[in-house]
Amino acid sequence: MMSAAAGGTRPTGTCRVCEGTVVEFLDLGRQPLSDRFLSEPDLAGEFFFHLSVGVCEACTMVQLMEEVPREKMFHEDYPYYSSGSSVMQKHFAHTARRFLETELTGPDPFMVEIGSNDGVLLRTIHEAGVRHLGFEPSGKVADVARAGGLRVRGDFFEESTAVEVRAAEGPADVIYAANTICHIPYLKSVFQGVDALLAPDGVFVFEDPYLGDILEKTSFDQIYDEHFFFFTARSVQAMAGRFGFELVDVERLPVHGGEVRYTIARAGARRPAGSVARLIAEEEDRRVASPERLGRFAADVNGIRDDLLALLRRLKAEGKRVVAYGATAKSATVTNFCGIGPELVSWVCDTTPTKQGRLTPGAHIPVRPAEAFSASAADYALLFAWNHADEIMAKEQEFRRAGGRWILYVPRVHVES
Ligand code: DWN
Ligand code: SAH
Ligand code: ZN
Repeated sequence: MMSAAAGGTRPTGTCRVCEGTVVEFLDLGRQPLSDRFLSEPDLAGEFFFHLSVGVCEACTMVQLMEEVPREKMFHEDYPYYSSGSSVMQKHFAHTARRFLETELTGPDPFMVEIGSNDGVLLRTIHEAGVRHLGFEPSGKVADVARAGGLRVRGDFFEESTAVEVRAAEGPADVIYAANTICHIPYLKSVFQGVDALLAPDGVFVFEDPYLGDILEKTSFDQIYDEHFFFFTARSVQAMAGRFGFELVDVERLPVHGGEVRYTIARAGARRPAGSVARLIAEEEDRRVASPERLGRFAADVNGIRDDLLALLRRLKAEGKRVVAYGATAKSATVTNFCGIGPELVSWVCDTTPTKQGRLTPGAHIPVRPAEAFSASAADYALLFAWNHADEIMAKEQEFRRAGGRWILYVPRVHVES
């Protein structure tokens, strides 16, 4: 469907939360599955879809215009292991300890996690002897958690699977999800599942990349197949209200380039903290979901593409050795939108064994183990895992000492001096 909007005719769609009209503000073109790392025989049948993002005129929810079927993204060979970052391990251990001290202090508490991955958070809950269950449809990552003694169900969380758990195990005091709720287009079913499974005074807590930070940093690489929604306090408040719940707390988090943790309770069950109204007021001040602000973001994204391509082409012309660091899902958007392939970035190193020896999605840049980096004597390293910059730069100090330089494109294209 098309409609007239400022700047010409823009594609429109239907909001996955409120059924209002979604108007596109950024088109990132033809894109592959961001976590599908390829061997040579896979190249011929590579899957592509159209990545573009819009905002709902009614509820302000920012969302993708096209949905990729969930089984194409989350399956036996899903290659992202949450425990691959020591900073994230600490973040989740700390988060789990806070739940143990606050929400999980009753007689026989029960915590459910949606998207529990390799068990990075639930492991602390398990060690404390607290009853838990993870929902994790991606087979190999779930098996890592099970090998550590965790209880994991291999299903997608939705109304039907949540109802089954409620019947078998009773109500949950906490339902938690990190970097997962924004991956699920069918949020009505998720809220119906939460309604079925959550104890009357329980909390549904989730944390995801924050639209306010994405705009501020122009981190357009947070937009890819798996990231369907880009939340704000305002859009989450409206969504919770629509499904019989209430947003009662928000907390900004530094991880993954800036996230917000939303705490949701049954409507009227808990008094909202002042943080909710404060963050919504700040979003209004900054006009976060306004067409003007989102249009400026789209222009900034094009500027980053032009600057990054100009820099990489200049370095190539000068004969510099340029590699990349971190075969992130996010980087699929950068390489495929900008048109960056092995001719500009020779290879990318990554600690994940199942990504190594393969080619990155769409751009087909070879993935090498982390040791290749130390041995490479590269002149420049494009930091795709910019959200882990502190952790990576701390362990790769030798690269700098040997004269190497980091290239970053967030919040703008620059070479670390
Ligand atoms: O939302 C999501 C987040 C949580 O994880 C998922 N949809 C998919 C995934 O996104 P990502 O791949 O962009 O996440 P990261 O955490 O930025 O990925 C970091 C990559 O870099 C991993 O492949 C591991 C690698 N790495 C490395 O090689 N050396 C990471 C660190 C910290 C390192 O030191
Ligand atoms: N919580 C971890 C993992 C995030 S990656 C972290 O923050 O690092 C997103 C995870 O959600 C993947 O492991 C994926 O398999 C899982 N997932 C995707 N859709 C889901 C759904 N509907 N229900 C449960 N898990 C889901
Ligand atoms: Zn809407």
